[in-house]
Amino acid sequence: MSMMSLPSDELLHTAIAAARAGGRHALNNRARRSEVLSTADNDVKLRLDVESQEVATRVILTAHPGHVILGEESTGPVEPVAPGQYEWIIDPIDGTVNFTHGFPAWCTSVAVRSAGTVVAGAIYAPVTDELYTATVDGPALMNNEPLRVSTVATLRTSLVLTGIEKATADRQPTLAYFQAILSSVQRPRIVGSAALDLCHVARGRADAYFESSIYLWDIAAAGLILERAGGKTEKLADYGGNRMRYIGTNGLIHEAFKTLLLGADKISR
Ligand code: LIP
Repeated sequence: MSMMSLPSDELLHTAIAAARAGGRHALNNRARRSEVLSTADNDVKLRLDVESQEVATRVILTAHPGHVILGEESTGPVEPVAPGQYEWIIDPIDGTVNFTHGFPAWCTSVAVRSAGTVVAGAIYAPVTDELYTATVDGPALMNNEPLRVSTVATLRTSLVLTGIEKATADRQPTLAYFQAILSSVQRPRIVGSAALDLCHVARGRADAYFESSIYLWDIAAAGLILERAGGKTEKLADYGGNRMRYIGTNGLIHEAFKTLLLGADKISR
């Protein structure tokens, strides 16, 4: 079904409402964080992951009936997206493992894309009540204050956020990347939420982010927020199935960071 093009502000309004609703549902029901649906390979899937996605989806489809939903918790075949159709990308709880432990670094991420381009995105971190937003033609904001990346210009003076592959069998290459990062930057940190990591880079509190294996729903909204805050993002590899190797930086250290990772990539093979 082809659709009329909608203003990015209108889409952002819905993304914000959906991210807030999904995030609040998880926060308000945190006493039920031990209701596990499945566990695998150092990973956990909660009933609240599924419920929060349903809550966010209801908000989106009430405002925009007929739009396509792609979420971390989506089951079954994903509908093909027709030209001109909007696709909403939801991560109901990015940082589920943190959430299960009561560690505050988790958030709800909602992005909307059209013709392959993310046009609006909202990330809500309920514990700290922080709302990060951007549109493709507007500024990046945190609770309505403009975001700007750092001016750190060397790897040696950079704070770098990264993550470790969930599947234990795939950890060797990730550790080779970690080793390279550790030996070249001021300090690496692992927080456990890619969406928040990218927002920290957008906010200038960190200078780069990298994960060797991350999903579209983790980075869709946050990637746009970082770009609109003056940073740069890049998919370094596409594994299919919405999984990729991805970096986001303040722009100034982008090429140096990428060169470092490409060198580590050779070591890890
Ligand atoms: C996490 C991702 C997060 C990433 C972490 C970890 P969880 O999984 O969602 O974005 O940075 O490395 O993989 O805790 O949400 O299952």
